[in-house]
Amino acid sequence: MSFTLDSARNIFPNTLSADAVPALTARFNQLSAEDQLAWIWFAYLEMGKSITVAAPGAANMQFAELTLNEIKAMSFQEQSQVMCDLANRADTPICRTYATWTPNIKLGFWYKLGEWMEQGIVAPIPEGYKLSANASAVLQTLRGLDSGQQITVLRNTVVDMGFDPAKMGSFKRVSEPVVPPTEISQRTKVTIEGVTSPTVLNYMNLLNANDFDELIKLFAPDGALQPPFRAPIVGKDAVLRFFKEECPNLKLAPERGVSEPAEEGYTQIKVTGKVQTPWFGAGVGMNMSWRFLLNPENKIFFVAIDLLASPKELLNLAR
Ligand code: 45D
Repeated sequence: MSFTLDSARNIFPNTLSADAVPALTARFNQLSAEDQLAWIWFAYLEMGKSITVAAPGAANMQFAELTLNEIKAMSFQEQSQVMCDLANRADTPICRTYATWTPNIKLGFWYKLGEWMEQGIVAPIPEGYKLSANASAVLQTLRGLDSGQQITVLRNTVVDMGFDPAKMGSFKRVSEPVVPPTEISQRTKVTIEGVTSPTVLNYMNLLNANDFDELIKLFAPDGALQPPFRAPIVGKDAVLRFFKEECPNLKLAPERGVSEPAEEGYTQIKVTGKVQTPWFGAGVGMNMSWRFLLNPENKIFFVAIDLLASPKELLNLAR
């Protein structure tokens, strides 16, 4: 029996991912649009006390600029309406534009709006706004998560806003220019206790160097990558596009792992360690695992990246 995408997804089934994130995201999505906006505002303010966005330059604002200027010119009431429309995933021109953006552009857009709300340029959350009991409970749960999980929830809320791209028919995706790879002399090399697989080490080093064209060569033609809480992305073209659109300037710091033969000449390798996003830099180290399934040619047939339930999971290398 050879591996299929579905069977590959089940390697290292003991891996405990942070279920609290999708659970909380689902509860968030039940809130009214007003509550959602206020909730994010309060969450963002509160998180800002312990962790701050490190790199406002993480996004290239020019792609959202037209929309931002349009919003800037509106009355407070119109601005509030736009923000509610985004939360409601309404069918409006701005919600459709938003849907064409990569997550990074969406984050940059809200980052700017947040700044403008603070400065009084964009309609603030009404003073004294009281969250519903439900929203308060959702906020309370967020407080109990580790910072890596908190920023993932926040990212989810932003990425899910706007008109549903699935309902848009064909459209042109808007993404930032691909970042150039780090110069060879400036590259770093990871070491992973217990893992010597050149494919896995190169994966980490090439991703850290933003060298996506070399990175994709490590994949089998029908290879797949499963990001945290998402369906697998299948095939080299789609995976390469994902790398270019969503993976620049990540910092992968794998720590340890285990490698063992699987059926039919395949190899399964689990690695755990930390990942930093350019948005929060060293301020937030997310506890992650990578579950690789290499084919007999040592190409990546499948890799799942999971956000771990707790730091304890960093030591869980059991099959
Ligand atoms: O609505 O090996 C206001 C892969 C209020 C690739 C606001 C990976 C109103 C392969 C405050 C204005 C990618 C899978 C909103 C590895 C309102 C691979 C604003 C993993 C919305 C390792 C809110 C990468 C704002 C990972 C500004 C795990 C919110 C990357 C900003 C994870 C939130 C990255 C930000 C994460 C969140 C980034 C900036 C979780 C960023 C999160």
